[in-house]
Amino acid sequence: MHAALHETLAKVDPEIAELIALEEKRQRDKIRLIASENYVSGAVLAATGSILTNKYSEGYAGKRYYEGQQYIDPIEQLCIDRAKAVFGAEHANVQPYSGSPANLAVYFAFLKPGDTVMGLGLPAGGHLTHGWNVSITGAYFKSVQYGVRKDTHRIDLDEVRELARKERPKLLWAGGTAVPRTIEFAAYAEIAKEVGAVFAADIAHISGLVAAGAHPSPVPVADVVSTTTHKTLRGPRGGMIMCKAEHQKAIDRAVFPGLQGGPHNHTTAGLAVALREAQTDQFKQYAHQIVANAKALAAALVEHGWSLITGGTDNHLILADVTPKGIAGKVAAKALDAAGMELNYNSIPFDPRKPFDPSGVRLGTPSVTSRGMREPEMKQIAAWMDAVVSAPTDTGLHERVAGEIRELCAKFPAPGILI
Ligand code: DSN
Repeated sequence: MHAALHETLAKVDPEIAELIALEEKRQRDKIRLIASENYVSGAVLAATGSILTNKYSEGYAGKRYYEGQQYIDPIEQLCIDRAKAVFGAEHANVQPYSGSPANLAVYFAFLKPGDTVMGLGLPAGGHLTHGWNVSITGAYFKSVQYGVRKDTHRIDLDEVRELARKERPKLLWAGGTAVPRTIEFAAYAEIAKEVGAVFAADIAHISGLVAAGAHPSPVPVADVVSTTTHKTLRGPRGGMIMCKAEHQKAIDRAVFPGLQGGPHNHTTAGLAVALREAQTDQFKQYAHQIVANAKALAAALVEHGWSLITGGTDNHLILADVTPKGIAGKVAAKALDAAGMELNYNSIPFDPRKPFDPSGVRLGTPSVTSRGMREPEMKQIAAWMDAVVSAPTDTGLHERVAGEIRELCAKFPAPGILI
């Protein structure tokens, strides 16, 4: 955090100041491998931590319910224009508070309670909001879930087509939270067209890759594209919906007044900055390096005998079944955390174990790539991971690895972290 701001905070609330300082140090000193996390730039942090948090602005630019929008309107408009330019979208709504509200707005725009939605099941790598039963989207809509093939662990679009023909969903989702392979958006679009469904692509995990051309874009073929803004896109915590011009009214109405109140203007400004950054050559190189790093990390783990779901990755994300290493996902994740490498335990497709104690771990390269790490560092990380997972109770080893990691991290300063 900026020293002057930290000083002010420390005077008013030393407890919170101390905890933020410790978290900043933690983020500085660890190899952060959670596939959905990143480090935003100092510029994004500055906009997000600004006085824009003081302002209410229900409505849209030029049509607000509160006065004093002289500067908020151009900020939101700039953000919209940049989103449209980065993704080639006909319309962008930048007000969703995060990914789940963005997706809920999509339902509100196109479906009535009880209508049928079809999405990738959570255990196969889908997201809660794509119709999983414990989510409001599974409770208030009739949900049909597709999966992955048992032999390849990949989505089989022929199976998706067959199910869609049978169930005739009104809304078809593509995307997920643990999908290590390229998503074939054009095939989904064809299926949706055939059965008369709205096709929504949730690109939360891959939006930075899509922005940079490191993953095919759904924007030309999808009715609606939703995303969070803080994963590979490297913006502040938030959400965004892009759509064809014909759906603009429905989406805007669904977000406000349908679902939300005033937009979080500090987040909108932070997103505008991130979208400006996403237009640079540096960002394009960054996004391609995320993929190169994930492939290098996956290959190195395979060399160490790891079993990866689908055998590898096409994007930023790796899903590993650690049970062949004689360990469960949660124990592996906790040992890795103790040794300075942070990831999450995760179910694998057809997991015989329970979601709170699953067989796998999920990891990704957006954060380490933001620090400037490349293929040689990925090899080193794989070696550390393998050593720790092979000795999950060896606290001496964990401490030694954590120390080596601190030394490596010192050579690769993280964006936005000034200590
Ligand atoms: N929490 C996000 C992730 O980690 O993928 C999904 O909502």
